[in-house]
Amino acid sequence: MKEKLSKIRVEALEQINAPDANLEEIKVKYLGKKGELTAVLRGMGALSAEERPIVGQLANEVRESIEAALNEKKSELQAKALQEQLKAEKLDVTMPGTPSPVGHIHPLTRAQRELEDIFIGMGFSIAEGPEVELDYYNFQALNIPENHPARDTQDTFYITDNILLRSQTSPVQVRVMEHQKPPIRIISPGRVYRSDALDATHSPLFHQLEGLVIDKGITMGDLKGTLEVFAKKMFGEETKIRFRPHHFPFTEPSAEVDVSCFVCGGKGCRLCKGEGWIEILGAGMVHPFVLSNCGIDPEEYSGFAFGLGIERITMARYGIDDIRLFYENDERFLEQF
Ligand code: 2U9
Repeated sequence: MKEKLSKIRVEALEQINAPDANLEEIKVKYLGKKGELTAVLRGMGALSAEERPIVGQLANEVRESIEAALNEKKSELQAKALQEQLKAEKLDVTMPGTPSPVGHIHPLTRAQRELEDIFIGMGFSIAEGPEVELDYYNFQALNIPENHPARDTQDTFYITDNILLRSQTSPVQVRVMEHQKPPIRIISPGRVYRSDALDATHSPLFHQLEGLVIDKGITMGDLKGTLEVFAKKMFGEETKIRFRPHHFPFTEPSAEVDVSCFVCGGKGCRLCKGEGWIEILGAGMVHPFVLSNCGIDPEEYSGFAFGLGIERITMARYGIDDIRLFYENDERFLEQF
């Protein structure tokens, strides 16, 4: 029996240390209920009273050494597995990260902020007002008569007979004039609406920026000087401006204002269509009727006003030939700005 026990120990330890050892199987095979060591212990009844404790002790030693070898091997394998896992999951903290795309403001918003900064730098304040307006503020107060084509339902979006989507930001300025005594020096940027079909140069929604200055003794010279400073800041110090006579119901006299082409400097090129000039603004001296309508005495005060389309200026600046690109949210377009 002693030899049998020694043999069990040698065999078990050999199997435990084999490179492909299955520890669970070995444990069952030697130490399990139906295992080889248990079988030896069961046979101990046949031994003499002197032999029994000796064999019993040996059997315990064999069990302990097998258990110890199994535990040691188990820890060894666990440590090895951990090492392998650590090696496989190694994290290189010096590797560059995966960049997440960063957005930016829309080119029209950027242009609007740039325009605002230029006029704020000249002492203007920003005025805002409703996009859903009364006919009175959008038309009547601005000396736009009953039969004027701008009032046609073909040209303006009406909500009721006297409520509409503003077709210009001028009503904001009328509202300011009603509540504020001159001097007034404001710009009103924002969305405006016209009942136009969408094509490369028209959109039923676009953005304007208008300016208004009212004080004692304001002249056309102040208008020219202001727009000249603006044009130089916006398009470069060499920029010149040119006034052409025009008609608006709310200004008298009125003018369309061109800037010298910032691509060719006035020689004529593709952007200015060989003209050397690009039309960017409308302007004029505020009509005395408009001043009276807004509670300002035209005998005491005078003022100038101007208006520009933000899309139009941005298109000229970047050579964009289709207004629809601003509203389609195509990243291939937007990411260029
Ligand atoms: C008040 C009195 C007068 C605002 C003005 C223009 C000339 C003008 C156009 C430019 C291109 C509109 O976006 S556009 O289509 N605007 O030409 N706007 S003077 O005149 C005012 C405004 C408010 C009380």
